[in-house]
Amino acid sequence: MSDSSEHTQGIVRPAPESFIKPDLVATISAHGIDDARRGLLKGAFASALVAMTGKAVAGESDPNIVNVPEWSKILGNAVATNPYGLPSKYEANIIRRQSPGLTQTDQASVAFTPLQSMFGMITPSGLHFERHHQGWVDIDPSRHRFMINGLVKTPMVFTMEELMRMPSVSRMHFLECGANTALEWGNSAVPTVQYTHGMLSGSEWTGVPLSLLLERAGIDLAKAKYILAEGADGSSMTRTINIENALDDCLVAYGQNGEMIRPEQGYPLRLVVPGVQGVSWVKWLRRIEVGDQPYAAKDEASHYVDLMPDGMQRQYTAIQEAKSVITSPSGGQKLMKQGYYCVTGLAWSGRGVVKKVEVSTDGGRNWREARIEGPALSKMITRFNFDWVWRGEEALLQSRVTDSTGYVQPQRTELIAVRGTRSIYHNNAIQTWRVNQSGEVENVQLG
Ligand SMILES: Nc1nc2c(c(=O)[nH]1)N[C@H]1C(S)=C(S)[C@@H](COP(=O)(O)O)O[C@H]1N2
Ligand SMILES: [Mo]
Repeated sequence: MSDSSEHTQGIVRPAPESFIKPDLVATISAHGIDDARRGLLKGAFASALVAMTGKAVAGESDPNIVNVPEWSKILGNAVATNPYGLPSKYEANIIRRQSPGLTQTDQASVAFTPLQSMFGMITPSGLHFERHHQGWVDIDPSRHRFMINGLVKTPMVFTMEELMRMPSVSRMHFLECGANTALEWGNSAVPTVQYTHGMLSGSEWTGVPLSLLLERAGIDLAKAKYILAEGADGSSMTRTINIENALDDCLVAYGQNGEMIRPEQGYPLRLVVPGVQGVSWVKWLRRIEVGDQPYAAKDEASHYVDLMPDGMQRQYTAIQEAKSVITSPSGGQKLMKQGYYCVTGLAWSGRGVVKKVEVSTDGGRNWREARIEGPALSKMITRFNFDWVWRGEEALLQSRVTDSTGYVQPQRTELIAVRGTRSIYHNNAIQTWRVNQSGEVENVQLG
């Protein structure tokens, strides 16, 4: 790498506007380039990078000397101007979005996480996707109660204060709705990764292990086979959960990313069921009943079932199988220049840890391993990065994850061979983004 680029302060990051396709607010950032400068890139990548940075630097004057901007000449804002901090006004497009026309009311609806603009593995709480069956509520924590009953020696009722005085743990886990990618079974229906995969978020959750609470209540381990979790909102959200899951790593959680859970995410209390589909993560959690058989609640008898090719409905699919997606470049974005791109994305598995992610730029004919940007935590989204030089050819970008059980994410044709195309839930097929010769990126399905 040449001296001039080595000694330039920072990376010249193209103005975000130059990457925005007006109808679909999507940006390609130049992140990953710092890694490249530290010598992680070799050969073609390094020279592509030098070309890119060198050119950009040559066209710029040092803004601190030649063209002093107004912000360098004023007294800035006072501390605590925003007592609760907000993103820059220049980031106003990075928001949760509803897929137009997807639902008939805004209360029984979804708002998707803008995955195309996220870095790392944590979803900021304000961008966590939302899925409510009957709107969200902001519950007075002093009036909220949590009850444990059923097959226990001593049914118990807890206040928030009592729960928050108990031993707590903090764990990072993904939350994915079972209906994530639901629209893509038959054809490529929606344009951006926000809508194809944005019912996925990752947070640090803090709370009391459910096993501890069940132990306190004196759970009858000889008889207990299932629990029922019940929410305090108007939706009567009730879910059956296996006792193995319940006693393993479930949390009765009040914390999210270091503060109290947001109202949209179930304030003041929600169930965290690592690796299991979102609907079981009951929000505004008010009761857990211990039982000896599945409860067949409304949302598990007629909804959240998988229609198989033979016409039978598969019930109680719980675990979110391994899945991955390239988040940038992704549908609706445009590559404005040829040269180096840090292809980036997310991989996750409801059964454990992401072991390997491979990327193909030719629709699955050839694969190369991506860099896992650790830590790779169990049942948590994991970031991957992949070096790519785009020379203006048409490309078909795919990612494929292998998890710690050895399971490999299926191609769409492989998944459909088993599942058919009439399902709604549990679509973990490999996603394809086509880059055309003008650099436009589009959601496509192969075969
Ligand atoms: N009480 C209650 N819990 C609920 C729901 C709900 O509507 N009411 N929606 C469920 C569904 S379908 C999903 S995918 C997740 C979404 O959680 P989030 O809104 O925090 O992303 O919460 C689940 N828990
Ligand atoms: Mo869901």
